[in-house]
Amino acid sequence: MSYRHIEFDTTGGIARLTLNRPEKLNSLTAAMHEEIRDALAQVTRESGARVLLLTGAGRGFCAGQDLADLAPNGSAIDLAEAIEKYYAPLVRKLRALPLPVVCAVNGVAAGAGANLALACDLVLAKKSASFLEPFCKIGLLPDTGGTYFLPRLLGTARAMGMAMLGTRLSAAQAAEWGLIWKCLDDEQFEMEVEALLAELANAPTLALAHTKQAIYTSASATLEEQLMVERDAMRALGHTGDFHEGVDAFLNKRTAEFHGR
Ligand code: LHQ
Repeated sequence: MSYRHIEFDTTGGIARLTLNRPEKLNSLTAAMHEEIRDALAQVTRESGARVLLLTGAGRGFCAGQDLADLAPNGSAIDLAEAIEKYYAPLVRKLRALPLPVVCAVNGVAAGAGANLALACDLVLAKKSASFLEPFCKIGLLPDTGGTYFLPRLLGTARAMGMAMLGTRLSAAQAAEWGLIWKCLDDEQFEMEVEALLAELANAPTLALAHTKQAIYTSASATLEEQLMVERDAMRALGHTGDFHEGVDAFLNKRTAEFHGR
């Protein structure tokens, strides 16, 4: 498939997916969703990808659903269908990918665009970027996992404020509130994102995949269940080359060379 609305490539262990409709702040159309789905299907161990970057072209990250790309007089059925067909599978896919997913929020992240960022494992944002949940301004509720991510990351009070008022949150405030991992100065942004990607592309990928799944599972697990999740993951990781390499490197006071297996 050739892409018109996204850019995608995998080199040096880093898969990069850039939303590329900058004139509309990378708001999501059905055509764009099809391209994203096709690209994400290629993010596999066989492709050599050990980390995925999701970012946007231009001054925005993603303004959510392209409101001009809904069926005219869009009915409730249309919205539910868009969620079933595109938004929910996208969130599931990002959460299930067996490698870290980094979201570099280069500008405004609104609506489903904000929640798409929150579905990623590590979210970095430019200081000039912002997050908002403007669903309440158009008579909807936060989707794309918003009602799941917001209270878990922010607590109920702040989640309610964001969802019911649609207030724009600066990247700095988002980091302070624990919505995202880091807010970075605009001038340092690209350099720091690249450094993080390089680090993750050389990390013990399987261990990170298990870490990601275990942390996400914990949202609905008991301590007892989680102890067993950890045991099972440790059992699997104990057989990996990366584990043996990590221990050998530590004992011999050298830098480990991980191969993601
Ligand atoms: C847009 C959009 C946009 C189209 C900017 N659509 N053109 C919904 C329904 C179905 C199923 C599943 O899920 C969803 C989930 C959703 O995501 S609903 C929420 C949709 N998003 C919004 O309501 C956000 C709408 N956008 C805005 O509020 C502003 O654009 C923000 C605050 C993001 C940025 O404001 P500005 O920096 O002032 O930029 P702008 O408003 O001037 O936008 C630039 C252009 O992008 C402009 O086009 P134009 O041709 O006039 O230059 C906008 O119309 C276009 N654009 N968001 N979602």
